[in-house]
This record gives sequence, C-alpha cells and structure tokens, in this order.
Amino acid sequence: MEPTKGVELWPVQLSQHAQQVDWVILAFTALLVVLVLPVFAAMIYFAVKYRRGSMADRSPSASRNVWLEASWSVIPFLLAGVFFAWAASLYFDLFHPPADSLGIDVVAKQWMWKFEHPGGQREIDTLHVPVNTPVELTMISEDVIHSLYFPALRIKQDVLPGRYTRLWFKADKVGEYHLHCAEFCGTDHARMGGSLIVLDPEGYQRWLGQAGADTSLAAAGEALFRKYGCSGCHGANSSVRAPNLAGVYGSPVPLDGGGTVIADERYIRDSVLFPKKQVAAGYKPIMPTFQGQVSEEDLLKLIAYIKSLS
Ligand code: HEC
Ligand SMILES: [Cu+2]
Repeated sequence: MEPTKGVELWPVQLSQHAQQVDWVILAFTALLVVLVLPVFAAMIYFAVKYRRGSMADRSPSASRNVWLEASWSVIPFLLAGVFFAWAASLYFDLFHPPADSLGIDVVAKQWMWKFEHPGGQREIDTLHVPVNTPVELTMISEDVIHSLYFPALRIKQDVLPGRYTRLWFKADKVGEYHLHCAEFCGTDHARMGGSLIVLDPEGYQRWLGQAGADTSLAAAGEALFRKYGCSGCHGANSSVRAPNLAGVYGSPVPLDGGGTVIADERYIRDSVLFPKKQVAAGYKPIMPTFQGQVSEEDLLKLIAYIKSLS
C-alpha cells in the first residue's frame, strides 16, 4: 500500500471520531453559509437600491421592530451554542480513552518519532497498530515542543518536554496513513513525519513477532531499576526506609505536609527527577535526583516496571 501523495484536502476517515469531526466541520460551514448569504444578499440589494442618484425613499423609517432586531442576534448565538456543545463533547472524548486501550509510548526528538510497544518492540517514524483496537499514546519530548498529527484520524496533540500528554484513537480501516509533526520544531521539522500502519489483528501479532524484542518494557524497566540503584532503597530487603513501590501506581499517596496525589505517570517521573517536589508522607527526603542521568525512554521503562508491580 502506497501512502497517498500530494495535497490531502479531505483525507480518508480512519475512525468514528474522524467522521464526527468532519460532520462538525461540514455542518458548521453550512450554518455559516445560511447565516452569511442573507447578509450578502441584503448588502447587494441595498447597494443597488440606494446607489448614488437613485430615486429611492431615504426618509428614516417610522417603525421599529425590537423582536426582529433581537432575533438576529439571539438565533445565531443559540445556533453557535449548539455547535459549541457538539464540538466540545467531541473534544472531551479525546480525554477519555477506553480502559482496555493498548498503551504505546512516544518519545519525540529533533527530528524523529520513537514508538515503544508494551512488548518492548521499538520503531522510528513508523507506528504499527491493530485495527479496531483503542490505542493510547503516552507522549513526551526530549527537547523542544513537537506535535503529533494523524490527518486521517483528525487528531493532533502537542508533545512537550517535561510533561506527558496523551492521545487515543481507534482506527477502523487497515492501511497505511501519514503522521506528521505539526509544530515547527527546527531545521528538519518538515521531514519529521512517517506512517501509521494499521494491520488486522493477526498481521499485528506477526509484526510484533518480526519486530523482535528481547524484553518487554516492564522487564527492561526492572533491569534499569537495578542498574540505577533504585532497588538498593526500594527493594524488599533494603535497610533504607523507602516506600514499597508495589501497588503504588494508580493509588493515592499521602504527601509530607498534607494532601494526597494519585501516583500516575507524571508523579512517578517527577519522583525520579525532582524527588524533593512531592515527598511521600512518613519518609525522609533522602531520595537523590536522577535528573540528567535517566533518559525519557528509560523513565518510561521504569514507569512500565512500576506499573507492572500493581
Ligand atoms: C537513597 C535511596 C533511594 C534511591 C536510590 C531511590 N529512591 Fe525512590 N524514594 C526513596 C525515598 C526515601 C522515598 C520517599 C520519600 C520521597 O517521596 O521522596 C522515595 C520515593 C519514590 C517514589 C514515590 C513513591 C511513593 O510511594 O510516593 C518513587 C516512584 C520512587 N521513589 C522511584 C524511584 C526510582 C525509579 C528510583 C531509581 C531511579 C529510586 N526511586 C531511587 C529513596 C530512594
Ligand atoms: Cu517536531
């Protein structure tokens, strides 16, 4: 399958979400035409009627119709409100991935996209996913702001340094589609793209096998957990008083100085890079920072490992 070349004004609709986005755009365009056409018609009509030298009656109108005047403000306002609600609900969908989504990690850097599958398969600038399966991307940048854009899915999300962002989709057609960086990010920004390859489930399994990975993300994370000395403090038979990380992912952690925080990806990443920022209640702030030592990819592996302990 060749990716479509040239300008794609109306790319294929690769998901239900994409169809709905197109409906909003089409309907909103139709609404604008309906609202704007009478205005232009009236403009042309009055321009002709009251042209210089015409004999039209120019005396001020004696009557006023308040209801008519109010209606052309209120009706478009209400119609725009309907569109606001419609588009907002579509937008909110983007923040509610199904619980059974396939999680794939994305690390962006000048100028490439690195994708990591849970089984440890890695690929660059090409993303293989199974069809009809919700896929959730956890994304972070190693340098500047990038933005991952899938035209066929009608979704786009900034990828930031220092903070995870997410994107989810469910592609419903097998094939090869474009992905792009949609945020100007330096010299080779224009070349920071690649393909999204949607495979049937067997094809995806076959691809996973071929792509080959020695270890799953979580297992690679476990090795790093020892390499960086985390296990020296957090391990079962450590003499240091440090929290046991089993089950911590997704649960509330009481903090020193009050308050609690849900231990999500952000919290774990921050715990490793900025341990003093949020200290778990009942512990001394003795954890050293690993800033500058652990790469974003390794952080994602450590997180995969800590998640796997739950
Ligand atoms: C010198 C001992 C030490 C080392 C080494 C260490 N930690 Fe910690 N860690 C702690 C202590 C003590 C806390 C609790 C206090 C705090 O939140 O800073 C903690 C807290 C955490 C938390 C928050 C857990 C919770 O229940 O809130 C995470 C996640 C974490 N560490 C992960 C790691 C990872 C990953 C590494 C290796 C890259 C690591 N730690 C290395 C001592 C250590
Ligand atoms: Cu970029």
